[in-house]
Formats: sequence, structure tokens, C-alpha cells
Amino acid sequence: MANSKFEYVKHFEQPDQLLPNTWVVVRLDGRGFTKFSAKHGFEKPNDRRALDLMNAAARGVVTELPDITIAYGVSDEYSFVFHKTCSLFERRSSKLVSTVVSTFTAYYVHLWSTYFPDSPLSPPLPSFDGRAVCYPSVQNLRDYLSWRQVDCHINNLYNTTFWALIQLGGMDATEAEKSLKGTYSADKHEILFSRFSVNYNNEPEILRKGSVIFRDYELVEPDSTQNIMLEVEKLAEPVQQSKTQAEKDKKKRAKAPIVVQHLDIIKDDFWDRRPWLLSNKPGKVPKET
Ligand SMILES: Nc1nc2c(ncn2[C@@H]2O[C@H](COP(=O)(O)OP(=O)(O)OP(=O)(O)O)[C@@H](O)[C@H]2O)c(=O)[nH]1
Ligand SMILES: [Mg+2]
Repeated sequence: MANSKFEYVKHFEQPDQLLPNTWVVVRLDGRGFTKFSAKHGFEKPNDRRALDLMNAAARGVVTELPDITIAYGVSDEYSFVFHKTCSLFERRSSKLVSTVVSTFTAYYVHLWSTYFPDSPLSPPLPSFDGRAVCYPSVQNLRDYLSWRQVDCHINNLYNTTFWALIQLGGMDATEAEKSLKGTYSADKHEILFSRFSVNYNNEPEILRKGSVIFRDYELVEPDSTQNIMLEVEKLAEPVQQSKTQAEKDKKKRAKAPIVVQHLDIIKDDFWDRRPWLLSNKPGKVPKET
């Protein structure tokens, strides 16, 4: 192909490679969802339809991108974790972020009417921003996810108490805010229980813990995988798999159900019983029942 005098512009394209051998987290967040949620009458503080729609859209993303090992979502945000062995070719920030955000948004809009049949979309349409961050160790990755889950807990406890004071206690927003100023977690539990007979611990798990999405295999006994974190840390470069092994893994991965659950992802137990999340080696596919 002949060179044209315009071709020099391609040198303006700069690399945006993400560091190899790191866990890449793409986090997206709804743009202006304070307004968007009001426009479509989301229930306060939590709208189950809105959360289910976020989860359904995120499930679509995980289904289409097998390099994603786990995803975690709460409110209008979702984090997608690409395994540290994800191919170098894919490891470009703009490529990963744009793929995740556009796939998610496409599903969100496509599925909207299933969850909100009575509130058709009109501009301003839902949109999401996204960013990619590299985490070099399993501990960093787990701390990142723990940070999001702790945030979910703190915000949800605050919002639940705040809206109870308004909806059940008859306060206005300023009064409710004032009542909660300087309170600790235990105080909010106490307000909910003594004034409104609400036991926070009985609130739905989806609200207290957020949502986690992953490919599911048979759970393993925790003590058989004690060193999974160490093993994974030792992986300095992607293991060269034979073609047949790679094909087998691909088939297993495709067969594994992709589940949405509401679990504690801070404690070791979650990771110990699901070694495939960190090792990226598919587990046993459960027998169809
Ligand atoms: N009522 C209701 N609002 C929700 C729900 N989920 C998310 N939201 C709204 O979405 C907001 C998310 O917070 P942010 O992402 O910080 O706010 P934002 O308006 O989206 O602003 P940017 O992300 O900076 O564009 C919350 O403050 C709520 O107003 C829900 O289930 N019910
Ligand atoms: Mg937002």
C-alpha cells in the first residue's frame, strides 16, 4: 500500500500499556445518577430494580470477557477484575476501559425496559465513566475489593438510617443529617432498632454486602488451598499452556455458570473456597441438575 503524506499522523498515537503481570481493575460509575435516579423514581435509599439491572448488565460484561475473573458492584458503580495473566495485547488502558464501559452501557440500555417497564428512557440517557488501575499483588487486589465492600457497608448503614429517620420518623433531610452527625456504626444500629424496630443485620444481603459476580465451580475444602495466594504471587509470567489444555480450559470456562451473589469478600474463606478466582485455572464444573 502506498504511503500517503497524511500517514505521519499515526505517530501521534501514544502507547497506553498497562503494567504486565498485574491485576487490572476497571471501575465504572454512573454519570449524574443522583439526577438520573430521581428522574426515573428510584426508591430511596435502595431500588431493587436498579440494583438488579446493574447486576444483569455486569453479568453481560463478565459473560463476554472471559479474562474477567470477578466483578463487584454497589449503587451505580461496578469494578471488573482482569486476571494478572490477561494477554499483553489486551493490556491497553483505553482498550479495556472502552470495551467494558460500552459493553456495560449497551446491556444497561438494552435491559432497561425489563426492569423499568413503566419508565421509558429519554435523554439524558444513562452513561458511565470508567478508569483502569493496576494492582501488583493479590493482597493489593483483595484490599481494593475490601475497600469497596467496606464502603458499601458504611454508606448503606448511613443511608438506611437517614431514610428511616425521614420516612418512618417524619424528619426532614436537615434534621436527619443533624441526628446522624458524629454517630458511630453502633449508634446507627441502635437508632434503627430502638426507634424503628429495624434490625440492620436482617436487611437484605444485596444491600449490606453488594454484589459479586464470578464463574462458579464446585467449592473446595478451605485447607486444601492454603497456599493459593503464594502460588499465584510466584507466577512471574503467564504459564505456557499447551493448545489442548488451553482449549479444555476455555470449554470449562464457557460451561461454568456465571453467578451473582452477595457474600463477604473481605474474609479469607471466600477466596480459599474458590481458588479458581485467583489461579484462573477452572475448577470442577458442577453437574447439571
Ligand atoms: N434513590 C436511589 N438512588 C440511587 C440508587 N443507587 C444509586 N443512586 C444514586 O446515585 C448516586 C451515586 O453516587 P455518585 O456516583 O457519587 O453520584 P452521581 O450523581 O452519579 O455523580 P457522578 O458519579 O460524579 O457523575 C447516589 O448518590 C444516589 O443519588 C438507588 O438504588 N436508589
Ligand atoms: Mg455516579
